[in-house]
Amino acid sequence: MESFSRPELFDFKGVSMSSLFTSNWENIQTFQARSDDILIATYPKAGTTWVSYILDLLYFGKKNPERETSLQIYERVPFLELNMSFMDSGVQVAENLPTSPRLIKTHYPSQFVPKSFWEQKCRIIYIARNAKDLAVSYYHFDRMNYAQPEPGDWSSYLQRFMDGKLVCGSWYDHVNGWWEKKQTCPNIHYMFYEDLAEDAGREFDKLCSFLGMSPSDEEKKEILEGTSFDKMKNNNLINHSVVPVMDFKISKFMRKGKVGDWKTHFTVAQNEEFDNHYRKKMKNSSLCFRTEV
Ligand code: PPS
Repeated sequence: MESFSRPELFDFKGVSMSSLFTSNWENIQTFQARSDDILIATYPKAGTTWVSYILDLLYFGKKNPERETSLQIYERVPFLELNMSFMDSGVQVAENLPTSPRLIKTHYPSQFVPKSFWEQKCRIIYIARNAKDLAVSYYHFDRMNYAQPEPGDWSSYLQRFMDGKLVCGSWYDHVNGWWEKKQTCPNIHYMFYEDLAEDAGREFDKLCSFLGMSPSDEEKKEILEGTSFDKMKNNNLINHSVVPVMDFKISKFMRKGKVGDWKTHFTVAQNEEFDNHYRKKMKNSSLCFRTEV
């Protein structure tokens, strides 16, 4: 792991990216989505794995139980743009998925999503998480994940978050870009990490109604139990503990799973500066985030 050198951040079509997410660009852009594909889209650290696992259990938990005991979550739900030398690209894994529907994950801003997803009118689930908790989660992730650019210290990291100089660019542009897209695109279900944390059952029902699924009460109970933070943290097929570029001695992938953890990281001065900057960046947005529940 120590021999793996961290990638650089660079501007890619106006968005900060690392080569891991751009080097397979042509194959990503020509990816052939199918009309029943379901795309799970997020800015990093917004709850991708949580919703991926909910959908995985919803579609395949009963139908294909061996999948639940044999495949890592990133094999079940491939990460479309990821391209690392020591494993199949996200596109290859997605193309080889035997399932129907195929569940596919992306962290791309909406303008980078391959056109076939729009042409095929695929259902898209976007998950947004409040900026403060997300910045904290992303910071710890970048510390432990050698496939991400060097994070530096917390205060410089927070500044870069505000400047949009992290992999996948500006959080503000990402959440707003997808929110705008949702206004004209009925096949996008836009959800919030905080709502899921507050009442997973309610959000699960909304998700099922969007997807046209009607699981039994018993299935719903099982899925919600299986996707609780503690269950996921202890599930070695979900918690990413075997990913070679992640150093769990530094931080865990399933770290805290809380709304409001930002309070243990932001100083009073950082919080004030952040709030001022946030107000300016979001002044034209109708999006409303909660930083506590
Ligand atoms: S990634 O790398 O972008 O795919 O990460 P992602 O899965 O989007 O986000 C990881 C954060 O989500 C938290 N998480 C959960 N919170 C509550 N309940 C459940 N079940 C759950 N599953 C994942 C995970 O702990 C990361 O947040 P932090 O704040 O770092 O703990």
